[in-house]
Parts: sequence; C-alpha cells; structure tokens
Amino acid sequence: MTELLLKYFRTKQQEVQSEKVYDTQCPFCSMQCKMQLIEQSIVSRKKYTTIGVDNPTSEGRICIKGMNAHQHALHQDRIKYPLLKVNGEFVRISWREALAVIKEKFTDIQVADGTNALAVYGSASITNEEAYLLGKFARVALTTRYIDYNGRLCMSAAATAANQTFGMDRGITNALTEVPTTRVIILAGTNIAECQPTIMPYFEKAKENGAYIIAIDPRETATTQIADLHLKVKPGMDAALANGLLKVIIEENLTDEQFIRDRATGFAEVKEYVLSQSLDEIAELTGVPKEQIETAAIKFASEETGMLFTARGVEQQIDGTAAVRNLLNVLIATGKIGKPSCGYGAITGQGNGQGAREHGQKADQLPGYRSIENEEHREYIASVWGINKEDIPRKGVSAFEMFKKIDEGEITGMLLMCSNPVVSNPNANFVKSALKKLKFLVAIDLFVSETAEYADLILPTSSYLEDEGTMTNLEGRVILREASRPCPGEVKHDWEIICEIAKVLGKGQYFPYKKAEDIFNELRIASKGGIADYYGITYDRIRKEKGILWPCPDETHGGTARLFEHSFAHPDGKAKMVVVSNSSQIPKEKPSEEYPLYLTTGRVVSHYLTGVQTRKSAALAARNFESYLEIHPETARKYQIENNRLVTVTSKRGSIVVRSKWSDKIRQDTVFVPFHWADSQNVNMLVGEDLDPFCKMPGFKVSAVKVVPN
Ligand SMILES: Nc1nc2c(c(=O)[nH]1)N[C@H]1C(S)=C(S)[C@@H](COP(=O)(O)OP(=O)(O)OC[C@H]3O[C@@H](n4cnc5c(=O)[nH]c(N)nc54)[C@H](O)[C@@H]3O)O[C@H]1N2
Ligand SMILES: Nc1nc2c(c(=O)[nH]1)N[C@H]1C(S)=C(S)[C@@H](COP(=O)(O)OP(=O)(O)OC[C@H]3O[C@@H](n4cnc5c(=O)[nH]c(N)nc54)[C@H](O)[C@@H]3O)O[C@H]1N2
Ligand code: SF4
Ligand SMILES: [Mo]
Repeated sequence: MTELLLKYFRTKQQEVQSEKVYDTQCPFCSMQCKMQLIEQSIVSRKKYTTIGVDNPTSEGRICIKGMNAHQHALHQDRIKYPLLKVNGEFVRISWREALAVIKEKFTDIQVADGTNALAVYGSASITNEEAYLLGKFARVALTTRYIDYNGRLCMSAAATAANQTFGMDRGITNALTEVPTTRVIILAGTNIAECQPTIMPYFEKAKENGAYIIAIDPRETATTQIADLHLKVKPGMDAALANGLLKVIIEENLTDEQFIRDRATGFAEVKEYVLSQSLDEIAELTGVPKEQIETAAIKFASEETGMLFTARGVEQQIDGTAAVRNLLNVLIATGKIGKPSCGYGAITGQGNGQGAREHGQKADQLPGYRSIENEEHREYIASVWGINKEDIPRKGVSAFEMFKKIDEGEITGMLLMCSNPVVSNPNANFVKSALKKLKFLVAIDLFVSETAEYADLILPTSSYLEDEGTMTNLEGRVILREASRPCPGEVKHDWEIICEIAKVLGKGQYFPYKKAEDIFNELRIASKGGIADYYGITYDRIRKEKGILWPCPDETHGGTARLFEHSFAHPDGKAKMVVVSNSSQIPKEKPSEEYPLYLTTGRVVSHYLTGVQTRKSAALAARNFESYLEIHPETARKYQIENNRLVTVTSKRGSIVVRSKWSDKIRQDTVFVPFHWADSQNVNMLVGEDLDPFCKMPGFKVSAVKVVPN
C-alpha cells in the first residue's frame, strides 16, 4: 500500500468516532440470511454497512436486498406515532387515545354487526411468536372466525398439495446440504437466482458435481441460465406437462416399482390416465416440444438421485394444488423422496413463510398445524389457552374471500398486520372498493402503505432491527432473530400491540407476555404433539445450535433434517398419488381476439413484494425505479409496441401503464410484468378473482391481456 493510501485510511479511521453493531437477519426472503448492521458515527453523519454472518443456511452470504435493507428501516418515512384519520388527514395521537378508539370501534362493530364482523388479516413476514399470537388474538380476544393472512397468496397451493400427497407440509423435505450431491434437479416455476439469491451456490455446486438441471418457466431467467434443459412452458400448463413426463416415464419402464408398491397409493389410476393421453397433444397444450418432454422425463427418471423444486410459477394458479400434486406424482413414481439427495422443495417465499403457516394464523388452523374443526385439537388448544373449547370459533374464509365478505357487508371492521392487500390481492380495483366499505380499518405497518391510506387508524411497528423473535426459514430451520436496536419514536413491536389491544378489550389475562421468548414458550406447548412440533426448541438451544429443523418433539431431540425416510405422514404411512387432468377444474382465462396475450407476473431481484419497503431504498430503487412489460420483439412488432415506451396493458378487469422492454427471452404468446409497484402500475388491477378450489390461491400467473402503445 502506498504512503498516500495508508495516510488516507488512517484519517478515515480517526474520523470514525464510535461504532455500534446490531445482530439481525434480513427482513426479506425465506433464506433469512444472518447479518450485522454496522453503524459508524463519522464527524457529522452516520455510516451504515451490512455484512453477512455465517450460519448453516446462507453460509454468510447476503444479496443486494439484504445489503440495503437498513435503508428502509432507517428511512425518514417510518411511522413513529399512532396516526388517526381526521377529516381525511392523518394526525398524530397518543397510544392511549389510539387504544381507546380501537376499544370503542371494535365494541360498536361487534354489538351492531355481530362478533364475526371483525376480521384479522395477518402476514408471513412477522415472527412465529407474532403469527401465533395473532391467531390466538382473533380467537380469544375478538372471538371472530375471520382471520387469514397473505401466505394464502403465496405458499397455500404448495402447502395444500404437500398435505394431500405426503400428509404434512414442510417446505423442503431435506436440508439444503443435500442439494450439491443430487444427480438431477427440476426447477419448476422458480426463479431462485433473483428470489433467493444466496441459495444459488447449493445448485451451482450440484452442477459442478455433474447434476443435470431442468428448468420449467415461460421465460429465460437468471435461474434458467444454469439449466441444461429449459422447458419454456405456456403459462398455466404445468399440470399437463407433468402428465407428459409421467407418460414417458411409465412407457419407458423407468418407474420405481418397489417404491410405488411399498410407499404410495393411487399409482394404477394415474398410470391409466396418463397412458390414455397423447404426448403430441400435451406438447401442443404446453407449448413444449415432445422431444424435450421425453428428454426431461428420461433424464429425471434414470438418475439414482433427484430433487424437485417448485415455486409460485407452478403454484399461483387456480389449479396450483393439482399442478404441484402432479409434479409430486413424478417424484413418487421415480422413488425420489425420503432418501439422501432425493426430495421435494416448495421454495418458501416470505421471511417466515414457513413458520407463519403453522401456528394458527390460517382460517382453518390452530397452532402446531392443528385443525380448527378437529375436536381433539380444539380441546388441546383450549386447554393451553385456558378457555372452553366451545369458545374457539370455527373456521373462517381465505384472505381474498374476506374482501368478498366486506363487500357483502358481513365483515365491517378489520385489523391488518404487515400486509398491503391493495397491491398484492387480485382484482385490486375490487379490493379498494371493498376497503372503502369498512366502518373501521386499523393498519399496523412501518409505513403509510397503499392499503394503510385506507385505514382509519395506523399503528407504528418495529422493524427487523428492533423486533426479536424466531423465524422458520425455507429449510424448516427455526432460527432466532436477535434484534437490539431501540425502537424509533413511539414505535411498539407487533406482539406488544396485540397484547395492548387485547388488554383494552378486557382480555389482558390471556396475553400476559413480557418478551417474545415468553410467547415462544407458550407456542412450544401449543405445538406439542402437533405436526409442526416445536416443543423441543428453546431460545437457548437455537443460540447454541444455530437453528433447529422441526419437528423437534423434545429437548433431547436433534431436529429432523430429512423427512419421510420410512413413512409418509398419512395414517397409512403412504404417499397419495392422484390423477390430475390436463386442464383445470375451473377454466383458466385464455387469450382471445380482444385479449390476445398471456400475462404472467412475478419479481425482480432488487424489489420485494409490493415494494413498500424496497421502493424506499435509494440503492434498490435506482436499479428499477418503475415497472415494465417484458415482451418478445416479434410480438411487440405485431402490436406496434416500440422498445422502452409507455404502453397500456388491459385485461377484463382494468388497465395499467408501464414501460415496454423488448426481450427475446420470453415466449412470443406471453408478456411479463413484476408486481412491486402501485397505483397506475399495480399489475393486480389486471388479475382475475377465480381461486383454486382446494387452497383458494388466486391465478396470479395467468391472465389474458392486450397491449397498446400510449
Ligand atoms: N427479489 C425478490 N425476492 C423475493 C421476493 C420478491 O418480491 N423479490 N418475494 C419472496 C416471496 S414472498 C416469494 S413467494 C418468492 C417467489 O419466488 P418465485 O416463485 O421464484 O418468483 P416469481 O417471479 O413470482 O415466479 C417464478 C417464475 O415463475 C415463472 N412463471 C410464470 N408463470 C409460470 C407458469 O405458468 N409455469 C411455470 N412453470 N413458471 C411460470 C416466472 O416467469 C418466474 O420466473 O420470492 C421471495 N423472494
Ligand atoms: N400479481 C401478483 N400478485 C402477487 C404475487 C405475484 O407473484 N403476482 N405474489 C403474492 C405473494 S407470493 C405474496 S407473499 C404477497 C405479498 O403481499 P403483501 O403481504 O401485501 O406484501 P408486502 O409488500 O410484504 O406487505 C407488507 C407490508 O407490511 C409492512 N411491514 C414490513 N415489515 C413489517 C413488520 O414487521 N410488521 C408490520 N406490522 N408491518 C410490516 C410493509 O411496510 C408493507 O406495507 O403478494 C402476492 N401478490
Ligand atoms: S433477500 Fe433473501 S437472499 Fe437476499 S439477503 Fe435477504 S434473506 Fe438473504
Ligand atoms: Mo410470497
């Protein structure tokens, strides 16, 4: 180093007057990368740097979003005080006033419209403690049946499919360390390179070790680039494609007969159905050449080990459950589960997409993945909560269906925690009109989101730097987010807010917690004996062992890395294969003369979900400051769409205006728009309301649209 450089660094170091280090985890995706925020005071300003910290899942890596997460958490737009809407304007009020307003409004609503007139809308970006508490709050403090959460739009198809096929749902059936040694991988409708970037080295290592990678996606993405074979499927056709794979595997005698006999039911019916189908027709339906279907099937079936991964491309369909089940049929038919380097992964989305779907935030669920309609389960949870089992309400409806109930006047008040449904639910115009009908909406958020703007009261909550608690990452590993930064202004933690509301409603005795760990210790008991059994997991153990994979039934149990080694979780121990027809039970929207193109939606690496957080971050916003329409140049020419111009995209439901981006990486019959932007760029104004009959997932990945130049 030159004298000059040394001198420069010495002066720099002298400038740093103090340094604080905050241990935390990234607030964004399911990798939950461990990191530290380093805050340096330098003369007149503060400098922030985020670095990755070693741990079993992300191994010290972080991506561009994690690196810049502090930019939104420290942003001046953070809400720091309760805000009440008075004559259309939000004004600062005290917590005491805010809680009094809630007490009055909630009581009035329940007196006038019945106890079920209040609904709770939760999230999978909150901690396990908070997700558990929100479920308890709805049932015990509000005694309403209506609670559901944003995970309904996210993991519900994969979760339902895994429950139906295997009898239980844990995102990945293996620890990630098994990926590098597998021989063949299917990546179906998952863009891990942009959505879970720090997972990539596991797959890159597999490739270095000679694994054959098959990607299924209507677009070429950073993920399909690592594939040896890319099946550029027509949007919404994964179920039919899986039938093609099954047909070839069966005809080529590549099934694992013994595995099927010993470990599965339903194969004979599946075999009969797929053999009755024509591969030429499947090729036509899916847009994937017959030879490619054959190659994929033969490659996958003939290797000794193999793993299947799906994400929202396959799942966010009105036949998402069936599509996943049919891909699981492929996995079972080839005996590739329950063995080393063989298994299934539904790549979890949100930071706590796994844990938040296990402990009672779902309309039909009680903690530990128990069922709210099962008498024994009700009895057990009532005993943990200290109430009568008759007092636990019955099941409610899914996230989007709650907006239907609002529209119909059945739900008149809502508590919304950590979600932005105006941008994330289908048919956004309908959602907005429903929200306007509410007598009272409380939003608990970091910012005045597009949905919080509709609220009567906004409560300020803490961020990932401030709020401690456990999250269950995409492996099913329960990890502890230590968070030590003090809350800004009068901000409170989500769990504290729940407890305080319960208290003013006269239910304080059921919510006596002093810290997140107290809630976790109750969750452990509530989950005990359930499918998602956390009983053996403690904060101390997580700290020592760097996370524990559930199920973990007692404190001497080491956690479960690989599921289904000896049996599946159905009472007969077998996996259930099922016939899935080539076309959806509810017809999907198809391109027509008026709306000639498929629209599919998804993500870019630099933004997160509805963008409320990442649009605040200067570094991330600079990478993509507006939405866009990915369109094939041939298609663009056909519709007189120049490159880089504003265009109007219209479906039966509405219109948006975005900038065109020519790309020969997308199918010619399909356009793609990311969903991170709001207002006139809110792509959910275009998406329809039909829901998967099993899991109530909307069809975010298939709409019919037209595109015209502006
Ligand atoms: N950068 C970033 N990362 C994120 C998020 C984010 O918003 N931004 N969100 C997090 C969350 S909550 C989630 S759920 C995950 C989502 O992670 P992914 O599911 O991987 O993300 P998507 O972009 O929604 O969809 C994945 C791919 O599906 C393809 N696709 C579209 N239609 C179809 C189809 O019909 N069939 C098939 N086979 N593929 C199709 C799209 O082209 C896209 O490349 O990411 C998590 N990570
Ligand atoms: N068209 C289309 N639509 C989609 C999808 C798609 O692929 N295409 N994907 C769907 C998927 S997979 C998902 S997961 C949903 C997500 O949809 P949403 O849940 O609506 O999205 P977020 O942007 O995560 O909203 C989180 C809100 O909570 C706030 N927040 C952040 N952290 C906290 C916290 O700790 N506590 C509280 N109280 N608030 C907090 C943020 O500021 C933000 O306003 O969108 C779905 N919608
Ligand atoms: S966005 Fe996901 S991959 Fe990136 S740092 Fe955060 S948790 Fe890790
Ligand atoms: Mo998600």
